[in-house]
Amino acid sequence: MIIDIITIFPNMFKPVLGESIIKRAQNKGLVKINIYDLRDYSGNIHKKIDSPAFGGGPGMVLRPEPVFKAIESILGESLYPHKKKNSKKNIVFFTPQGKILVQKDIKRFLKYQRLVLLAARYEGIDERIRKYAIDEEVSIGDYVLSGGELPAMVFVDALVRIIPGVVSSRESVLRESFENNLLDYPHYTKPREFRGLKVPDVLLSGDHKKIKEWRKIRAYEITKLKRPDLIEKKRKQT
Ligand code: 6GU
Repeated sequence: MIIDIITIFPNMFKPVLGESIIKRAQNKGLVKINIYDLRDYSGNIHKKIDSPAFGGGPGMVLRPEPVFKAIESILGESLYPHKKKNSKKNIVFFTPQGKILVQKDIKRFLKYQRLVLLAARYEGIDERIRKYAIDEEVSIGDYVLSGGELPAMVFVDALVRIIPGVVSSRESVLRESFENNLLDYPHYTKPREFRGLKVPDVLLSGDHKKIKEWRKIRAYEITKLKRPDLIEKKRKQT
């Protein structure tokens, strides 16, 4: 998979994408992440990418030209007026107006060979970008961040870790549990007794059937307590 990220803060991405699972996935050749500085496509020597709004009002608006140029240069084809019919590019824009991501959405994005992510500042992008350049608008929750950079990184992290081969099978078993709409069961390790606090007997019993059953019940109880909405969702699915 190729992920192209367009941003005015390339330096924000480098440390995050250069560590841990995302780093490993890139080293294994399972994903290629390219970062582009939107200012390089400004079309002017001052690298200015915004202008005041037509019709007046406070704040600046992101001009269409840099965004169109950046995307066209990355993909090597025109967005408008010569966009190929039915050419689904999957250009994702991060905005609080977008669809709030859940695990199921992340899985859906796995099917694309290539994704272009546009991380900008939301208080004003020219509407023609929305209409003619963007395929999907995505949010990471109902709260306002100062820009789409962190959401884009959240998206990349969630996506990359489910690319087949990126995490070990043991890790991916844990992931399955969220797809079940259940939270994880409690974990214990050494010592058997810490300051008088004991590990549940069943986990020391060696009875794997019983342990499995105990974990299932605990996962359900924890979910019911902390995230009753997930139980409701699970009920509707079955
Ligand atoms: Cl995608 N962008 C911004 N600016 N704020 C957000 C968000 C995105 N998702 C949640 N809050």
